[in-house]
Amino acid sequence: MPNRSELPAGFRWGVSTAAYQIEGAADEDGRGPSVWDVFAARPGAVRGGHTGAVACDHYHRYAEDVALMCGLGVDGYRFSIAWPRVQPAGRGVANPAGLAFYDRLVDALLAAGITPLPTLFHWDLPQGLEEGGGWLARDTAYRFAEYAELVVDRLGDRVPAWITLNEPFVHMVFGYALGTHAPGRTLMLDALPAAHHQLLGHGLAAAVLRGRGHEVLIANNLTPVWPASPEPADVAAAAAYDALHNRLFTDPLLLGRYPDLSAYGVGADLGGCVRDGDLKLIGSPGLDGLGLNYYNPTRIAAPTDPGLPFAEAEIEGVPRTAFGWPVVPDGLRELLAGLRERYGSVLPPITITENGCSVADEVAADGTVDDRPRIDFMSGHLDALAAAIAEGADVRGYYTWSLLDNFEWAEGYHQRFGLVHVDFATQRRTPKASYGWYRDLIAAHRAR
Ligand code: IFM
Repeated sequence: MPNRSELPAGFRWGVSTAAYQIEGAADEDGRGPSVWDVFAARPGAVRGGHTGAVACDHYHRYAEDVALMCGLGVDGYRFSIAWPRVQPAGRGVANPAGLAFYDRLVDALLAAGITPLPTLFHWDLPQGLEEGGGWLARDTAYRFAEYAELVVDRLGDRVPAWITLNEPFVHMVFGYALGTHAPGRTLMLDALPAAHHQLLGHGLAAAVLRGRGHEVLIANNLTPVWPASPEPADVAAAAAYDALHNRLFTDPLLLGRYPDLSAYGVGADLGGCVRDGDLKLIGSPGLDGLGLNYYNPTRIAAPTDPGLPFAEAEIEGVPRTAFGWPVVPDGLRELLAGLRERYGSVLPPITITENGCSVADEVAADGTVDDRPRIDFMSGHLDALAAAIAEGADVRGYYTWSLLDNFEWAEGYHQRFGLVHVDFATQRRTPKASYGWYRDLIAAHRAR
């Protein structure tokens, strides 16, 4: 069985973060409020009442963070651009001070030999757009393309490739269907327009980016779906869940159509929000790469609640992260094999844009952070990736989530995903054992 030491030459190594999770400086240099500022201020919305107002203070400490990346020896850095810094109300002229921050960041990365890989939207919608319906409103897709144009006009001379959206599935489900993330709507299946309008925004922005000669990716959170048993009811429930989690956000991009959502009582027009020509816009000009965020498989059983055609079942007998997520490295190989089988020749090259785990890390008296579970997690997943590539998967790189411990959405600062420990009281950064392990792995790969 091939392992991580056999990953191909030219394979790219990176780390990932997102604006609201690390930047802080929420009120500085003309940044407008985002849906996450408003949501986090709601009593009870985020564990411990935490907010991203300061986060890792990356806005002021980016040079130190770029130096940490440089120490790792990564090829690339995936970060996100905060739309409310660029357009404080989500429309109109650009805020020069907001764009200037990303200018400085991109220049610092390039000076360190690190390729910037920005994501244009990682959930921090300007609150001004939320007040017009957020992603439930078709107009938001057009505003997104305008924002993309402002950003590419400013940074495009130094940034070769862009990720349009991060995890539109998670944003739709937690933000619009269940309300556990911003903007906190609880619309259940009426949240589906938020799926279509995000994808439409992707298509419109992709046309702008490709029109200027850039490469375009999207970062989807995908999961292998396991039926709880071979019983037909469990198998049908698993297919229904797969359609929602995986196919809804990948079929239109690669096949030009939505999957069968009849198990949800929903037709091909997603409840009426899909207009003539939309699917063409979403599927063309095509993706240069598919970003894949992988954390765990999902086990699905027949429904217990009449509202949905599936129920989530426990995965037993596997280790768990501090968050309680099951650790199944081979799920990554399985997922990649399934994508090849499903999409065949229309599947673009893949980059793992996120993979990582939360660990209850603490700085020991001697100043070290021993995060062995993270090293085990990453090594297991990189071995699975090497196996997938040996089977024929075209995977070009691996960006671990995350460089720094950061604001983990509804969990606040309670889940630590970083290679670098952050003391949120002092902002002191302490590289963990996994940081040294990843650095050595990258160096050994290059030296081969
Ligand atoms: O922190 C998140 C990230 O913002 C999106 N993908 C999953 C990570 C861990 O939950």
